[in-house]
Amino acid sequence: MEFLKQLGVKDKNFGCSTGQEWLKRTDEGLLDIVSPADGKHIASVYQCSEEDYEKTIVKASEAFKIWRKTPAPQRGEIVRQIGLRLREYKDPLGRLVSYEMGKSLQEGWGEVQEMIDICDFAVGQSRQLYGFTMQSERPNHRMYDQYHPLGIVGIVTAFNFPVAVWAWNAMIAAVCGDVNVWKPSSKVPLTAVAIQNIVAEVLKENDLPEGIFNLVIGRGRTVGERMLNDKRVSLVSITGSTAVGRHANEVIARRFGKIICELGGNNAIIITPDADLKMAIPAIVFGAVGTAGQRCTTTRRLIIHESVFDKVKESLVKAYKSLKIGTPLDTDNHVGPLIDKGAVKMFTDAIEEVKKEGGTLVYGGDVLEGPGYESGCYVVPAIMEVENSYPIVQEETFAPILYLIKYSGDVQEAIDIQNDVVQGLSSAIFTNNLREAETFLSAWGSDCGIANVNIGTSGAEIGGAFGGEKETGGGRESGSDAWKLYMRRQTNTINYGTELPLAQGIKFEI
Ligand code: UN1
Repeated sequence: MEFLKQLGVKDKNFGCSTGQEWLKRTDEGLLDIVSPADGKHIASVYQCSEEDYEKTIVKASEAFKIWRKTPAPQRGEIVRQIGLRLREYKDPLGRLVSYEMGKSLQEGWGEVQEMIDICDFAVGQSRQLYGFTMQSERPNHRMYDQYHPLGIVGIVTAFNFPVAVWAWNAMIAAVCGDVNVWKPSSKVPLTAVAIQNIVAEVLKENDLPEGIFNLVIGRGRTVGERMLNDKRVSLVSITGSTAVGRHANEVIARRFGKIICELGGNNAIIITPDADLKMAIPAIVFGAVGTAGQRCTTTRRLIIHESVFDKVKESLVKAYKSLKIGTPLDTDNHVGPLIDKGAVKMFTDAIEEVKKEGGTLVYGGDVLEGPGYESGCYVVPAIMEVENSYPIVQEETFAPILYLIKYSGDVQEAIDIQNDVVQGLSSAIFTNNLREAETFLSAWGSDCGIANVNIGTSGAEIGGAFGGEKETGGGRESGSDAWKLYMRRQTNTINYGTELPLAQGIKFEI
């Protein structure tokens, strides 16, 4: 595979790096990475040991002392160069994302574009780490707040966005003056090796020390748990399941560490009576089957008005029948494989469970076999008719199953159904009715972190803050003012007079 060579991904890679240096221990054993696209072995990685982790944190702590003194716009300049380098590697990197993770090549390239976009955003942000100036109640006093770097930021990413979510965190953290330690998913470590190589080129050209961008590929209990319990790690940004996030929150709360959680979603689109179906159908299909239903923002539920229910159902079945399922590296295909056979089992088990709970299978649900499907990870995306109250519908099943739910009243009824789940990541409505759209966006509308009108639930731009409410964890990453979470705020009051008046008019004379 040419792209592996271009990215410096070898057969036996080391799994721990502090920048240009790779720690060369082998005692934790190899992770063998098999592509879900064709079931073939791609390469392997030695997992990081406890000793490697310790060395990395020590290097990172040392590097922080230098990085925090580097002016923010100069930190931005390094991020600018990383963005330029990512542009050069966009093609091979997109191919590796696609081959290792299984998402379509279009989406693989899109993911690298998302990294480039966040680099550009972070460069601008590096000159805009603004605090407020406040009016003091005391004469000859000045008050303002300022933002200082936090320290070491741990970044734990999931298999479904192997590189973009790292970039959202790492690039913003870098301009904020933090150093970062990245623990990628053990299902997709090769893309992380490739990124570390790309970043290392930029670090070398700029004579930067080791320890600013660190990588620790390894087991949850060796590196993940350590990071959560490690007081030297000021912030952990974690993308994963609600179960993982709940545990991480508990551990971090005990040591008063900071955490950003981006956990499960159970995202819905509401289809109102006058929705423009020409727009809605492609948005639903991309939202439901893009990344084979393995995005946090995947459209899982459709809440359809009864007056258009049958029409929407028929149009969806027609659209699903036209989907090309096959190797993600062929840009003619719409849907690639699931990440592994475990995910396939989850998909088929969930379909059986829905049936048990009273739902009906409208389309799909098969596991594909035969030429081109040797990996055993390809499935036909499913459409099912259900009730929102089924326990299985209340859960996030990380697979391409689209639930159709009927509503008959006004838009508030649809919104209430939408909100009646424990997750709160992304949501959307298709309507041409201003009252419905504004109700959906109002305080009694969608309770999610992301609420869209006339676009789908997935494919958010990096400029907005990304994250969700309730069991999605409450964190925000990427754009808007999410950068503030990567810094510590300090309120400063300066007295430039000759008296010492106390606030609130308190008299204290000695
Ligand atoms: C995720 O699935 O964890 O909005 C991130 C989207 C992408 C990011 C998804 N920009 O679908």
